[in-house]
Amino acid sequence: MPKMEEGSLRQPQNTRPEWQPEGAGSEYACSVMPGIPLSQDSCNTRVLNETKAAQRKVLSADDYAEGIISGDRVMLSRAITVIESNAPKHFELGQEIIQKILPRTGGAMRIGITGVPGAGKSTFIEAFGTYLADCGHKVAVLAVDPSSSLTKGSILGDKTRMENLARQKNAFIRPSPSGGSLGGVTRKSRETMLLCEAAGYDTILVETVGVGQSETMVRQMVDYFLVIVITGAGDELQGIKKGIIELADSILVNKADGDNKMKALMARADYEQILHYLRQPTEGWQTKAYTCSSITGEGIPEMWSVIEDFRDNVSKSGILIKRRKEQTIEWVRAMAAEYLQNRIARCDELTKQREEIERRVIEGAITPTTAAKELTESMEKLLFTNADET
Ligand SMILES: Nc1nc2c(ncn2[C@@H]2O[C@H](COP(=O)(O)OP(=O)(O)OP(=O)(O)O)[C@@H](O)[C@H]2O)c(=O)[nH]1
Ligand SMILES: [Mg+2]
Repeated sequence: MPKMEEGSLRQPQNTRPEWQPEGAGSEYACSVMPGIPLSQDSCNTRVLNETKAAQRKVLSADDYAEGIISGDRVMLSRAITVIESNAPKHFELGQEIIQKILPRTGGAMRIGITGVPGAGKSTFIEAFGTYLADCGHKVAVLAVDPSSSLTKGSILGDKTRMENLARQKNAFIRPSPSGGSLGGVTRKSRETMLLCEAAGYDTILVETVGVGQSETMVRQMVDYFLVIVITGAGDELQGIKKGIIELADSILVNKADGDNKMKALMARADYEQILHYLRQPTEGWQTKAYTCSSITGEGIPEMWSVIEDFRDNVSKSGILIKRRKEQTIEWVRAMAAEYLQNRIARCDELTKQREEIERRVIEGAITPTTAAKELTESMEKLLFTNADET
């Protein structure tokens, strides 16, 4: 790994992605892992040159929106960069772009893919995405990885596993905006998804690692959630949280090839058993287990058939529309709650009062309930009465 500049979040020059403007600072959340040739991100050198030329011009929200809607990949990449930026001026521009493209969104099948590290998510996406692109679909691959604040954008390392897909003209692969709060990552990922839809991508694949909270967050932004599992030694549920299985619209036992094929079929039967006892996440849809090999391609077309069935089913029943509405409302509420939390955290006066109240409750001078009441009153007074000063 190249050395980081001391005391600075800024990445070394050779880890700057080519879609990031020249001279950009730490407000950009992405970086390229060393060893990934730049040309892998764009289709070819022509696109790279166009990127550089386009970067010199300051674009308006209309320019971005028109470019995206016409299917211009460079404009799409640049708009995502705006969305991922932590700079306030980019935030406003980003929202303006989203507002303009909003009527063109919602047309894609949104698919979330999770699984423990090493389960084969990226390899599956490579095989599955290539299959879909060959069938004429336009596929966008996004990754959500809130845990990778140290490496900043770990899926870029994965692009070596998505070489075929990265070369497809019908495919667009974008690394995760990492670092920052889960809420920040959620917003960036959701808005990136909307941009991809406006650019005409009809299938969005969102990869997330099945640890922490990211799988719940991705479940909240997709229509269909696929949990990839592998056969383990002995206990097939090894390393898999029951909670994750309960989010799944399908379970896919990957690596069903060679010597492992029989074990994978047995694991599938085990999961089928378990699924009878678990809550199903989608009304009117029975979660089932399947097998596939992302290396041989066996089971990949069948997986797409299952997803098509799902889409038909939830579209007809109205569950899809209901789910998306609920997800949007939930998202707005979560963003508002996070906004409030941030304001509370930034208010020095409130921090002082909170510490004082906490000290008194620890000493037994006041009850926890009184403390909570006092703290709430302080918040209301400081945040809502003097709203402009906080
Ligand atoms: N035999 C076999 N190996 C596979 C298959 N799918 C993935 N692998 C291998 O499993 C390893 C992990 O695959 P990845 O696709 O990187 O797994 P991942 O789930 O994306 O891992 P993280 O991104 O680290 O969470 C790689 O060495 C793959 O070659 C498969 O279907 N069969
Ligand atoms: Mg991966």
